[in-house]
Amino acid sequence: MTQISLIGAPVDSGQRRLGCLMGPAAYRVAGLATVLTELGYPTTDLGDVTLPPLQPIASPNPAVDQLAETIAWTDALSASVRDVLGQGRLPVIMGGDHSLALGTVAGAAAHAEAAGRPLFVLWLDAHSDFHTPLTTTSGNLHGTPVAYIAGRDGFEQFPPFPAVVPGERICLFGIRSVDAAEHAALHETDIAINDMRVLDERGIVAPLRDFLELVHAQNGMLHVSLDVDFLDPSIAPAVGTTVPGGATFREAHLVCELIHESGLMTSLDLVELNPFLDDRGRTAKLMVDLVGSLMGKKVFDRPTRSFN
Ligand code: HAR
Ligand code: MN
Ligand code: MN
Ligand code: MN
Repeated sequence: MTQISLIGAPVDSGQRRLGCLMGPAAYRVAGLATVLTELGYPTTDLGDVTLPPLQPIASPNPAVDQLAETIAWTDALSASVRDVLGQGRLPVIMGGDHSLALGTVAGAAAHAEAAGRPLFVLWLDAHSDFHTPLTTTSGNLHGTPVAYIAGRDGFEQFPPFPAVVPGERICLFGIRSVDAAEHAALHETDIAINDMRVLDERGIVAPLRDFLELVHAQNGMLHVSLDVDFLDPSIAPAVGTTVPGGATFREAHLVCELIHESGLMTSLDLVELNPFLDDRGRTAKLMVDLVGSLMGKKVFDRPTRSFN
């Protein structure tokens, strides 16, 4: 049975609204470890990662906010995810805002490269997060991790990304808010863009299976980055950047169930939960339920889908 390590990542340097640092505590209160244990997974909570005191770092783009903190989180979380994967365990990162993925995916990429396997990234999000520190106008670095992972220029102050993930191994899923600079840059890539227009027309099953089949065919590792705002705000209000028209309750569970049935996921981020904005814990509880579906919780057993 897969062994799971929970990593608390109280990151809130990637945006300016306070509250994401309470995310790990909310996942603990909502019973994340218990759900995993009851599914039969030996689960260890490693506690929260912490940062040493930092000196400010200036950016060539004066809009950029909290650069030193975000770089320090990148270093710390990359090491922590790489370490957990090296132990043969599944890291589940309890965020924290999405800038934490600068580090978690770097750690997964370093591990995958050492293991001689390609890394794939499934980005479940309302946003494409494809800015660089040079193109962002908000200065919020949670809008940048996909660009870092894909090897875009502009991250010279960050640790070099260990093994750049080519666009054909990245899948954006559920997006509906893309800035002009991101849009233009995405056009130059092979990243799979399953925006809500595509999902409305094709449904979620076919595009997701297309990507999972690619991962399977190449014996890839799969990092899943689940942003709360992937979900429709009517079911998941506890996020700073709500965008209408997101995944429904049933669509979200089905996405998670299909990922589970593929047997391919090797690391998972839970990001952007802001418990201060929640409604009696419902968003935290929904995220925990979705992790349950990702890890195999179901009403009736179905055969694991084979991708042969
Ligand atoms: N594109 C916008 C910006 O860069 C909004 C980014 C919001 N990102 C997240 N994570 N909430 O997906 O400011
Ligand atoms: Mn995001
Ligand atoms: Mn988002
Ligand atoms: Mn276009």
